[in-house]
Amino acid sequence: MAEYGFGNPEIIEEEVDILIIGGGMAACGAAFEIGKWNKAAGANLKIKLVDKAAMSRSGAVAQGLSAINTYIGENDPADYVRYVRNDLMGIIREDLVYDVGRHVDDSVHNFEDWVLPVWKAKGDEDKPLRQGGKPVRSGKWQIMINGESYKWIVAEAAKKAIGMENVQERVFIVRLINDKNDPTRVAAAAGFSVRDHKLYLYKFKCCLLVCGGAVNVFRPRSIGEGVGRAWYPVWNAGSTYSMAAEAGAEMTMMENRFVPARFKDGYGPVGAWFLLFKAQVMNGFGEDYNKLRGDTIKDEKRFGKYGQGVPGTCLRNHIMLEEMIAGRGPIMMDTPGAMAKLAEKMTPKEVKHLEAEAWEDFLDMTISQCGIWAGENIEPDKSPSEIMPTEPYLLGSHSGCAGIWVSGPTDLPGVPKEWSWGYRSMTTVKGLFTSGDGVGASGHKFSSGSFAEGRIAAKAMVKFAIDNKDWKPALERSTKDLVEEIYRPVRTFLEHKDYTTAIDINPHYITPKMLQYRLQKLMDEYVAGVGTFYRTNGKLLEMAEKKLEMLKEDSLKMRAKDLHELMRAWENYHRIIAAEAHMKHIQFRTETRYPGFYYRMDYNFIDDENWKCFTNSTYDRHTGKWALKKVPYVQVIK
Ligand code: SFD
Ligand code: AMP
Repeated sequence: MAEYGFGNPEIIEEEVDILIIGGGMAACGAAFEIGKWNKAAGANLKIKLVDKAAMSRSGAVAQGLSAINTYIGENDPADYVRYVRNDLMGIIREDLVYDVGRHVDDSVHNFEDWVLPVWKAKGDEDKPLRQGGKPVRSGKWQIMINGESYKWIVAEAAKKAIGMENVQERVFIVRLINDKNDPTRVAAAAGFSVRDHKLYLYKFKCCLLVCGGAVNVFRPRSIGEGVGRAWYPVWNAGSTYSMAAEAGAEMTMMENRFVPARFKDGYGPVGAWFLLFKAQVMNGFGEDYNKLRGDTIKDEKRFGKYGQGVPGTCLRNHIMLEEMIAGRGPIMMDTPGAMAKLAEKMTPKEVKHLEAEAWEDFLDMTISQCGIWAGENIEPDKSPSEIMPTEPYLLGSHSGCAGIWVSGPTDLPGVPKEWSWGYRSMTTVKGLFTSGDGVGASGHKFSSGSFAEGRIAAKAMVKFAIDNKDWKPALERSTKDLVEEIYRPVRTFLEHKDYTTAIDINPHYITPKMLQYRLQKLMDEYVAGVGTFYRTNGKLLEMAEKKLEMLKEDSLKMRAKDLHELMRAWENYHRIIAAEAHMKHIQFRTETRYPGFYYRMDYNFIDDENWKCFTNSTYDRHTGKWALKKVPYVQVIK
């Protein structure tokens, strides 16, 4: 045992009032905000934040970003709701989206106060946003930043606010534990250090579960030397969705996914190129395919009214996919044309600056794209670049809306009363809160909106903890039982490793890497991955259902030969539960709500009459079964 550094783990138990699980944008928002309400109430609550990685570079913003995609500014939050509703094909929780819209700007102002460089319009260079400084907008809702150090800056403010002594980095949370006396309530979270041989058990009155979205659930386009490169962060493995579902939380819109169009292989985002540089895309023959086939989405029988106005992100994808399927690729972004047009009215110095911006857009957030450009001798002002729809991601904060059903604000007119049950941002499980990628049916929050949502949740959690001051957590499971479960992959390895001479080949165990391949293959082939051009049907889903059940069974046989592999094992378990939720929701929703993200070929049309509704699910951890239902959609903003 000692050879592999494993004996019995040291067990560290801690009781706090509020636990923040994750250290990303939403977690930083909560950490920043929580002290203020704690102090105002004179409550002296004990707060702790636990992140699997190091906060200054953890989560989706690890590499930085070059835009803040939600800044309302001169716009109206109600109009923001209309934009999000249109982009997400008519079904969003408008109360939640409006709440983010009316609060988000203060967070962006804070980022600037903390020295995040925000691009300003000519003449306003030294005027902060807070004082009316005009940002450089790439689009109506997006503003440009020099954001390589975005996460570092935001994390520093968060750490300062709650105190580094209340931050535990490098601890991967595996599961939530329900309360012994009230199974509809969470009482603790258990995980392990990815550096030391220690198991952590945090008891709490309430927690904020903000571990981001789910990446690497589907077979990625990257293979071999490129594996590990994806657009969304590979280290977010669906922990938010799986832990919430296993604790009994109602999930919503888990059929939704985001398939972003991205610069091929480097996964560079396209927003700045489309919106700021006004670049055009063309097919392999140099034709503007949006002009050629853009009108096809006006077919009301298939796309309802959704193809009539500004097409949402999935419909833009749909047009591109049709062109690719017709064999008219590659799809190319005309970066030289866009830059030449912009340069027409520029001095040589300004042109140089423009070239630098083109590179910086990616150096600030997706460095791999610069690697591709350099490696393939591409100068964006001279050669066009290929665009490609990526593998699907499950997320609730970017241009998607998978996630958990949460309690909304109470002060908006026209909102059904059942959308709010006491504490803002609380899930249907007592004491379990979420934000950012965790919140379903409310996309397009992005980095700033996720941070703002974390702040909103923090205020409600303080209230919850104070209201439950005398409540004592009692755990449904014993510590011994949790250690047994969490370290099972280690035991499996130690018990069987000598059975064969090749450490990775053994009839008694499967490596986490191989299990991940199996998950990705089946999701790709049966649940509308890139291999089928995002197409599936009821029969394929039935196959997926069986295969996922077996995979879940076999996941108990994952091995861990070190702490890193133990993390990989649990990440994959989280991915499987998130994948299963996604599959079950696609199976339940017998229509194609998001053409361009996925197609139910047996119901290849939008069916507003039967499906203009939320789809919510719950998971029973004991039986391993899902229950799904329709929940009426209500339009709040005209
Ligand atoms: O260009 C555990 N995003 C963009 N937002 C913008 O505002 N502008 C952009 O320019 C954006 N673009 C973009 C974006 C993301 C990425 C990866 C790229 C480009 C390349 C989106 C935002 O980044 C995103 O909306 C928010 O970050 C979401 O916030 P949040 O808090 O929901 O998730 P997180 O920040 O990823 O943090 C997750 C945290 O959880 C930790 N974690 N901790 C303990 N135990 C576990 N089991 C855990 N699992 C995960 C993570 O370490 C992390 O701290 S563009 O494409 O449009
Ligand atoms: P992306 O870089 O694709 O993540 O996009 C960043 C922002 O720009 C998001 O708010 C997108 O919705 C928006 N966006 C990207 N491409 C387009 C486009 N072609 N038309 C309109 N909005 C876009």
